[in-house]
Amino acid sequence: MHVTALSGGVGGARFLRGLLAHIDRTPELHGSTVTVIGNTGDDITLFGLRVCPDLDTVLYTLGGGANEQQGWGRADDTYAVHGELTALGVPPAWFGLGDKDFGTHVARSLWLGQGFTLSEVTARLAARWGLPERGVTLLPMTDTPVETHVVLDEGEGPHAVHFQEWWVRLRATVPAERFVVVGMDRAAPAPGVLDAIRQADLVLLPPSNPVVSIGIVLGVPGIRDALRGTRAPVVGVSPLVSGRPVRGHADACLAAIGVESTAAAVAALYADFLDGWLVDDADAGSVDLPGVRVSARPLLMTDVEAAADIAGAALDLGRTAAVR
Ligand code: FO1
Repeated sequence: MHVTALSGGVGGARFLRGLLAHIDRTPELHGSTVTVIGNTGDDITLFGLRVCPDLDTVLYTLGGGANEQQGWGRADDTYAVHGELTALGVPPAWFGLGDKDFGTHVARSLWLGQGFTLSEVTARLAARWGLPERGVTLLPMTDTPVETHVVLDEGEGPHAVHFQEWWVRLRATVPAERFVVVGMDRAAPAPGVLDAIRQADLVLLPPSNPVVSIGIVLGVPGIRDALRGTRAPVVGVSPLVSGRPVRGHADACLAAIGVESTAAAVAALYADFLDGWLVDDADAGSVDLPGVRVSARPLLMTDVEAAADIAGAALDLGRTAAVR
């Protein structure tokens, strides 16, 4: 079975880990491939290095090297380099890059500087984390450098900050007026992205942030059309339970685009291509969207087994959802 999944953030990576666990424990799925289309709107250049948080979270989580408590960064990392940079007055102090994590960013920046594309660089990093042996391909949504910036309407009038500053330093507490993806006007889908959507047997939308993760991937020219046109069922997992994000600040992001924080409202954002929608039991019966088959079950990914069960339910929903 060829599965293609959009992904962003810690929730997306944890869902994908569950998907791989479900495939491993299901003999008839052995030999399946998973192509992940990763959000790159979170990318930021820090200390002269290119950092790709949503790609790295997938690499580390699927590769078994992620800091489990944080969900991002490396397990058992130290912060000597970042500490020294802060002592030297090199900003930002508020974005904690670990020493092992720096290895990823130095290698990526070196290879990008040598002219390799982000796709080529990501493939090298994925090999280091054993993803090809697991049948997993990680593609950036585009090879064009893009960055999500957040327009804040604070006292002295609107000004923009990088998404990471809004997300990490401000903890999304300052209302966002809108999101602007710098560079998206020049972006094209990375090689293999559109084919991965068109030729999939199933397309999955993990419980990633619908605005700043999934929403950004959908903004790459051609991707939304491919999702509308694919013969594969498209099944999503609600990132909200009873109106609250399971983690992160999806509610603040939805408010910024004038969308209510409900499983139904998020499904409506995907209505033009969605075939199936998995909601938590708390939201059962709350979604009524023409052409979308809805199923309810517990959606908290408390451990890998729970995530595997959710992934299995998404695959089941894909089998029964309207075939396009
Ligand atoms: N998130 C934080 O809340 N604080 C941090 O200091 C932080 C550092 C960091 C470093 C590398 C990396 O790949 C991710 C990091 N994140 C941090 C998480 C990051 O902001 C989010 O994972 C995504 O950008 C949004 O999903």
